Amino acid sequence: MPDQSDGRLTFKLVYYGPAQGGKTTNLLRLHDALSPEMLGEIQMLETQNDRTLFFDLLPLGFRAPSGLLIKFRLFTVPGQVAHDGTRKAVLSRADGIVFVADSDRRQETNNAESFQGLVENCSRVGLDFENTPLVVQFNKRDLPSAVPEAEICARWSATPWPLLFASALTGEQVVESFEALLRVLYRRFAGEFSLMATHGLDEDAFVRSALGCP
Ligand SMILES: Nc1nc2c(ncn2[C@@H]2O[C@H](COP(=O)(O)OP(=O)(O)OP(=O)(O)O)[C@@H](O)[C@H]2O)c(=O)[nH]1
Ligand SMILES: [Mg+2]
Repeated sequence: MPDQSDGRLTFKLVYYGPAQGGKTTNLLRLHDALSPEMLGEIQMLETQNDRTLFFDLLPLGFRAPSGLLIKFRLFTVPGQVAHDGTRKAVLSRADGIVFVADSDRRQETNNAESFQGLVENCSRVGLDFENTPLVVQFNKRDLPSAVPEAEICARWSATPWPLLFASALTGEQVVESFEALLRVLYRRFAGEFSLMATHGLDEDAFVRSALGCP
């Protein structure tokens, strides 16, 4: 549940997925591409040879017409298997999740294990997985060894989650993935927090303001 206090509403969003799938790269590209009213620096806590050991954090936000400050805190978890405790801590109290899968055929098992871990960790930290906004991004589309899009679509077509195909290295579909999450997030929480009636934000205004589009 987003935190509302002192005239601000804060959403915690988590990029989750297998080691080296491109979660940190997603945040770096978002930082370059977005221009919301408020955009902080990326904080990378403890990295070792480019691998996240704790988490990364990108804060951004904007003010709604009502004056309410809407903030987003984008986190990445460490994907390496050994850091499951940290993953749980970062996942705790998440309001939305981008699952970043690695399109490399050789990563299929790691993707599946990481997704299974996500479902289990949600339950361990008391998150209702079924009702948590989620989008699935298949990253590294540029790899020659990438599993074909049609095959991935066939496998995921029965699931309710938006599916995106990205190349975080070049930034392709990185903003679109975040936008897809923002839309699910709005639909999930707009009623509860009266975003339209009290704060003057419809879905498009919410998304445009978060991304910083004119
Ligand atoms: N070819 C290709 N490489 C990518 C892409 N996105 C990220 N990478 C590379 O994959 C490696 C891992 O990327 P990270 O963003 O650090 O991955 P991560 O998911 O944060 O990894 P952990 O922190 O260990 O969980 C880096 O060398 C990136 O440059 C992509 O779209 N295509
Ligand atoms: Mg990382």
